[in-house]
Amino acid sequence: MHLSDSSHKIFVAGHRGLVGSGVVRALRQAGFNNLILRARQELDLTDAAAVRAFYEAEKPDFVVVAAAKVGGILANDSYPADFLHTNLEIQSNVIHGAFEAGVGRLIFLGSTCIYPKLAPQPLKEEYLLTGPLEPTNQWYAIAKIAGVKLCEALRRQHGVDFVSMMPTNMYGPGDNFDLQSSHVLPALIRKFHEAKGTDEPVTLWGTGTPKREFMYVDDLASSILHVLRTPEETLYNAAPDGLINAGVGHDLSIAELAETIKRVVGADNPIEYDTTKPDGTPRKLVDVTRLFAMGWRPEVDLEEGIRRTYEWYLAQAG
Ligand code: GFB
Repeated sequence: MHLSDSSHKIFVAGHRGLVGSGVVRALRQAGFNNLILRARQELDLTDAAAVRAFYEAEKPDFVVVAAAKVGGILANDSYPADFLHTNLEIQSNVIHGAFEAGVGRLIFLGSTCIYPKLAPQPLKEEYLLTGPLEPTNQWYAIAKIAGVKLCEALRRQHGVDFVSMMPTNMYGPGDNFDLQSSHVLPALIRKFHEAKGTDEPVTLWGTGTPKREFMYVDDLASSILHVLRTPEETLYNAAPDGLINAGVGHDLSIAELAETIKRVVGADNPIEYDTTKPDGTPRKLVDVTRLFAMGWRPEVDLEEGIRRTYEWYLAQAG
């Protein structure tokens, strides 16, 4: 069942996070205002009974699963049990509950770290489970793979319209700028901003050689809305196994990213590398053939996206 009517009722799980808040913005802009949103204090998604009662009361037509425990390379590596357990609980409750409640279409959001560490590039959806995972985030990846497979299993056993989208590295206004737990892009905005006007070097983790693909949050949100609105025949023709990568189609090295951020922030500091910190996977550029075949394209280039994110950071910092 595809999203076509402004009366359709949509539950966005995780609506206060980077991705979930972007999805809510995109839905409202497109005139979909019948949204069900629950803050963590109102509904604990790790509580199976509470989630079941919520679904019984609300009976949404559509669900977007943007709720997850997320973090950068160090957070993933430091709290493996939390990343595995919390994500398994959230997904199991939200996905299975949606099935029991008769939801018309569900989109589960994962991450491109589900693909093998050394898979060929760009990463095609069919490379899933063809090789070993990147060790720093394997715990998160295993949880996300379980979510993808739960959607696939429910589709196979019960014929439901539940699909998974795998976004590449996300960023944008509302991101986490904490230097210990954040992803690289917000961390570097903060590091260059704080060093600006001094002679202090800015220290990057790892070697700067890994390559990453960055997608602006509003582009991801528009791709999710696009998939919600795509009729079943078109969707499953493009993605027969219900797995859809979301990305922009090109990547750059962490060293190149640092130069871009330095320019946008207007800093002039030298860059140093702390090679005691991990590099993570060498590259994870996604193949976006399926999403593009459904007619979607990104709109915000990296420099513009960094500029908007830096403006938001400055406004927050006061
Ligand atoms: O964004 P990031 O933390 O996560 O790191 P991943 C990307 C690359 O940037 C790594 C380097 O090679 C880091 O070593 N880097 C350089 C930094 N300086 C910094 C810094 O100051 N902070 C951070 N955080 N990185 C995550 C996964 O992997 O990507 C998650 O752990 C998820 O599971 C997410 O998939 C999208 O891209 O390596």
